[in-house]
Amino acid sequence: MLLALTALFLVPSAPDALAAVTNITFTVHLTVGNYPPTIDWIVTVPAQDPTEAANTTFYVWYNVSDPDGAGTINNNTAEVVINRSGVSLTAISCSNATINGTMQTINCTMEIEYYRNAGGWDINVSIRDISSAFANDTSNSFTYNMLSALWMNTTAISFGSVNIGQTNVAPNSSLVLNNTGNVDFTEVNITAYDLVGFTNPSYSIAADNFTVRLNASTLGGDVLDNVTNTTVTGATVPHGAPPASNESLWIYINQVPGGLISQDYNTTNSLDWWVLVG
Ligand SMILES: [Ca+2]
Repeated sequence: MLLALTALFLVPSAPDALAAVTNITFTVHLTVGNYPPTIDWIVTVPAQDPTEAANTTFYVWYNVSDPDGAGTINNNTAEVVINRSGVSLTAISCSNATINGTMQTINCTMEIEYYRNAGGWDINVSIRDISSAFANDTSNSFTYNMLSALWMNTTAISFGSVNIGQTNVAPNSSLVLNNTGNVDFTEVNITAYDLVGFTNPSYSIAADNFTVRLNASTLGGDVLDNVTNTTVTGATVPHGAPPASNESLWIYINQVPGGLISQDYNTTNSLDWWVLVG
């Protein structure tokens, strides 16, 4: 007898009743506690001229508003930075005055050195309120003009007492040229004149007995000539902070010529020598 054995497997079916809809509520809360300040107005900065070998001072004025009240503007955070080609200069001081209930005016003092590059400089004006909310404006600029200026360390050089035939006579002082503007000088020239006898001007020492060198220890150099503009080989006077803006010139006597009488020889009875840069 066969028994039919039937197993009945019950597969649980998915629950046919959904969970009850449940709500979770939350509240939204936002406190408007601070309005940021705004920079309303900046006085146009006129073009500035460099001051030879010194700083030029100028001012950046701007107005700042804050609806929370003029007293909430943190004047200690007032700042002006000017930028050109990676160089940044910050205001040395700023002062303020209250205009009305929501506005301050700020006046910042800037100083720019004579050797800074000529051209356009960007102006970055900024300030914060007492909640550190920030405002800035970078839309302004000014022009820094060019200045060609040169300073020299002395107005006279001397070779003291020399002897006939003496060679390679050094002066008492080099000529130190310093660029006191912001324009590069890429060429230096010297115009020499024969040295004429002070007591008896019928004797003279020709200018071509002199050379100009860049270094006291280097022989050679450029031979000078009477009433002639001689370019000093390798001499430049670039703009920049000293000593990069310096060039030294050494004028030597190659050899004291013969045929002279004993007396002073100088430029009194001829003309002063010239240094000309360009
Ligand atoms: Ca505010």
